[in-house]
Amino acid sequence: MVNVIGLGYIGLPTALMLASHGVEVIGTDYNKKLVETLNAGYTTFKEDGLDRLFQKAVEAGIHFTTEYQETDTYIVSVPTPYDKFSKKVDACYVVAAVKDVLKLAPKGAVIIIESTVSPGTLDKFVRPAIEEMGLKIGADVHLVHAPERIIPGNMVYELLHNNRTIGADDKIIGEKVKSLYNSFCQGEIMVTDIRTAEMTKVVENTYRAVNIAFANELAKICRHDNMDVYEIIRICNMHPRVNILQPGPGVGGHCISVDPWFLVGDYPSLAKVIDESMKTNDGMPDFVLNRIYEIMKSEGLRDVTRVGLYGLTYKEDVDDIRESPALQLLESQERHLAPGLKVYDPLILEEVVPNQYYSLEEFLESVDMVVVMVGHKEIKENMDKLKGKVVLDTRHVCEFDKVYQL
Ligand code: SAJ
Repeated sequence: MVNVIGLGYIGLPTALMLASHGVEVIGTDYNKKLVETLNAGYTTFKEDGLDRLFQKAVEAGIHFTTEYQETDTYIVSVPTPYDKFSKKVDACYVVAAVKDVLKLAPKGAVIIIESTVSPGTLDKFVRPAIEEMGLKIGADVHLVHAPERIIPGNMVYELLHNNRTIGADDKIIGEKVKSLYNSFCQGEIMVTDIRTAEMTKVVENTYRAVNIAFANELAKICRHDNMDVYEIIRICNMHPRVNILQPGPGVGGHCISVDPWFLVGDYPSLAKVIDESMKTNDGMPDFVLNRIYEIMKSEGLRDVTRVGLYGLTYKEDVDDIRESPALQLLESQERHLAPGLKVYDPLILEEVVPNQYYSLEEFLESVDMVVVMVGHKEIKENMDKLKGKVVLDTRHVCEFDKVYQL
């Protein structure tokens, strides 16, 4: 039996996937309300194919509880917040979960940590915590790091098809965990050591962050001399060895906007390109804000409360607002200028910010200028309704003629 600890964006789909592929699974989360929701038959976030997977897992007998279970295999998928000032990861939830399960785990249990951690975290924080309990790693308990790699918006598909990495001290344990993931994973599973597994995960997200920063910097250069950044990137990407990502209003989510900071925090004098890239991405909401004021001026618009942000999530077709560029922009606007921007996102039905609307029609009536912040399918399909408004399209999704770009 596998006890999955932490039933959030990664833990829940992983638990469901294992259960629907014949593995006995109990999911544990300390959030009572979340467990009640799952036990009442509802998933806790939206993702393509998740509800179907949930049904299959429930039929296969998955259980959800707030209690840790006594079993031989644990998957820990709890949050790893980071300190914005020191740029270091805070492994307290991982350490707490490991200590809690070890109170009841039998000798030889395997603890698989899926949470993203900065390279060296298991050595610095998890191993000492286990040793302090008087336990011997490799005999009393086996430690494994199996970082998740799935992308929000396509999680269920990627969980099945992505290649995976498993870091273990011991090859035999690594192979054992590989066969557990092989119950559903159709991709290749590489077994390596823990430190390498930690590093690869953070490097993958850092690579993407740096590439996005490059695109964002190009957008700024092109704006300076009125060139079309999208056309330039499109043509460059026709070169066989060039693949530039897309500029945007900023980088959000809890991965690409966070993980690269771990390297900056741990190697401040070495991680220079990464540091600058992260600053470039973090500066994009302010760049958009300046564009808004620039465009308002040239269009003769004076009232900032008649400007609306269309899209609030951190990217298209997800309902996740963590670190979202729109939220960063609103925060920055509150700091520097009079607040009052209107906001609407078809995927966000609960109130998260002031001046938020829940119907496109009412939102459009209240604004003269629309800033497209996210390229949700629903936003693209309703693009025609923006005709007649001044439009700043930060995602390059709007096809009609007169539209302002980044
Ligand atoms: N973004 C751009 N331009 C682009 C691509 C993305 O501005 O060309 C922005 C998005 O709008 C968003 C942010 O970057 O605000 C991050 O989005 P994303 O789609 O690049 O990535 P995440 O954070 O949703 O998921 C990433 C993935 N990592 C990589 O692709 C290397 C995913 O595979 C990881 O599992 C996930 O991080 C994670 O959990 O670490």
